[in-house]
Amino acid sequence: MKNLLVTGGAGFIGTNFVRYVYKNHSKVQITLLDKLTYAGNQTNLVDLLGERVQLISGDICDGPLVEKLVSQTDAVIHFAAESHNDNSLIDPWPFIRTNIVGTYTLIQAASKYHKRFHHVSTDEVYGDLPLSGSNEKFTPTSPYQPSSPYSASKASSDMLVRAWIRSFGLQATISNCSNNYGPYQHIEKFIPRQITNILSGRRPKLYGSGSNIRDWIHVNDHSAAIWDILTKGKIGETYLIGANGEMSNKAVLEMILKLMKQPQNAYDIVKDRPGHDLRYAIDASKIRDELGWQPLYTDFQSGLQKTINWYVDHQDWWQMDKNKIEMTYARNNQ
Ligand code: NAD
Ligand code: TDX
Repeated sequence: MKNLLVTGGAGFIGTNFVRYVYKNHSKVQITLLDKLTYAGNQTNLVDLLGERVQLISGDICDGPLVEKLVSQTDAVIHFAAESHNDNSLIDPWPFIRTNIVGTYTLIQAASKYHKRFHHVSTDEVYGDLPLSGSNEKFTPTSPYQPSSPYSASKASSDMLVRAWIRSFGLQATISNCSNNYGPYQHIEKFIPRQITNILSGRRPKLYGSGSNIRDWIHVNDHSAAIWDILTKGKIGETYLIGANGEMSNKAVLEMILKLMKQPQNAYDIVKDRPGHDLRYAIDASKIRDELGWQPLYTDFQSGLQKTINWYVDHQDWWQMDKNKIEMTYARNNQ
């Protein structure tokens, strides 16, 4: 594959994926299609822009633009989405539009021009697992039970891709990944919010009891998994991506506090998220066994320290958004 169209390439995972491909696959040319919403940052890839990497500012719901770009590429890797659960509880419409209508627009074009398509999705489509009394994990055959407008919109987009594979022969794969962490993650999300709260003299904020469990994976391991699916995956298949990184939110926050030399109790408990999913856990044996993928960034504390260092070293990247984001949270008592 020589030409890739990466949607949402100016967001957190898209940026890291483009950097991963740029570094490891020197013959690949990349076109990014990104609307540059509040979550997209065109400075993320400014050092790569040139002959091999091109940024198009545009909307995945723009049919003619999408058709033109899809017709010119070898494969589409679709990251673009509205991605924050809390926002989806305040205003679901952008989630319906971008995540559902945007995915529809892309797969129509990919079907028409017979292009390889990879759909990036989330483990949240499977709902949640109990906090205790079960070692169950999500598998590719787990039932879809999304809880929030965000996860319902992602579930809808997965279903559209599955239907287009079956009915129109779309050459697609799907991946459902657990919670990512690493550089360039928007400061609305849990880990960067707490790091930048401490760096800006605010107290970290934990929703409810903090006992909810997330299954953390370093974003570079996610990028490598997507590359493996794109190049070795079987058309029509769904792959779950996770790195056995289960931790409670409270435990993650306490690790951040320790690494940033703060007292262990220096945080506020705030209003819980409505419908807050209890536990996510991924069984990644299919991608490990069939494609030989395995995570490399398995030392969470070391990955977290490097992530903290990145936010310390890139204050210009996040400072200007911080007040606005915290004002929105404060309006919601979070
Ligand atoms: P993000 O919010 O950081 O980035 C999303 C990007 O999409 C931004 O650059 C934004 O400008 C762009 N975008 C939004 N609407 C658009 C539109 N209509 N047209 C074109 N571009 C648009 O999100 P992320 O965390 O990088 O997530 C990327 C993908 O990975 C999403 O599909 C998400 O569902 C999925 N995912 C995320 C995680 C996670 O932990 N963050 C885990 C599993 C799956
Ligand atoms: O300030 C906070 N305090 C807190 O306790 C925030 C922002 C979050 N939380 C909790 C809620 C979750 O249990 O931390 C956990 C992680 O929250 P988010 O970072 O908002 O992630 P989550 O809702 O788990 O969803 C993420 O992983 C799956 C991504 O945002 C999704 O895009 C992805 O699909």
